[in-house]
Amino acid sequence: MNFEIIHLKETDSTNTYAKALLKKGELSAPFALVFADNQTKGRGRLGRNWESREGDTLCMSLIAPYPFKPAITLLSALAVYKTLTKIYKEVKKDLKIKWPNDLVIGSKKLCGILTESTDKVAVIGIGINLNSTSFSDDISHKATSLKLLTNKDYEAFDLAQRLTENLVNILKETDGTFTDAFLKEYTSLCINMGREVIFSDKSGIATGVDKDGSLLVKTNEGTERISSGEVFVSGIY
Ligand code: BTX
Repeated sequence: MNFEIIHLKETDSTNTYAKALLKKGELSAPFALVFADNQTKGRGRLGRNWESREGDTLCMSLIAPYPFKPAITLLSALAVYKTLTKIYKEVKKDLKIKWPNDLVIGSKKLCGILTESTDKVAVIGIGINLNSTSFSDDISHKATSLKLLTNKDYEAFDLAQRLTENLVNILKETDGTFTDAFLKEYTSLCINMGREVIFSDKSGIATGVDKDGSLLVKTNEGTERISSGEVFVSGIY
């Protein structure tokens, strides 16, 4: 393995734990996987909550030696896609990426990614619904799991290690920026493309993704580049 592994029984948030580890400076490798069997206070973007249950949800964070680069989150989504579709070929026809950080099946969310960066290090938090068959009322209309798709059971720790291996390789190969090939692949899987999207108080048609990871949207006023914030896709949660 080309990374250190920290396997926790339980923590509030693997991202919070990873950031505390970085502060202490006790890591022995530039890449480290922080994995938790159970996460009690998972975080999403913009202060939102990430729901998980022991045995049902993969909760992990990868510590990686890169300063803030927007493409890292998108490359991570691609690494999740590549790992899941390589190991579980039957999910390939249903799995898509929703810009920038979600993996979706149909109109529902399977995986979320929260990247938090310092000027030197990125903490890439990944949550994947594996074996969940129900969710809280708040998200039951918009969440799904691999088990709901395939009726099979999944093992989180093994998957986390394989995903980390792929993600570390992609980050090393690209240095955390988009190559033409990865950009092409991301765009071909991105469910936003060609659909109406709503952002801030505007709407338009998503036409592409830029090399820096921005979403390109054609509006009445011209093409806008969206680099952050919430983008709603018509027909999807
Ligand atoms: P996000 O802000 O894009 O999505 C969060 C939103 O997704 C929530 O407000 C809720 O509506 C919905 N949601 C919450 N839990 C789930 C779920 N299990 N399945 C589907 N939808 C859900 C996405 O943020 C980033 C999530 C990263 C989670 C990982 S887990 C390991 C690491 N540690 C940590 O604290 N966060 C990351």
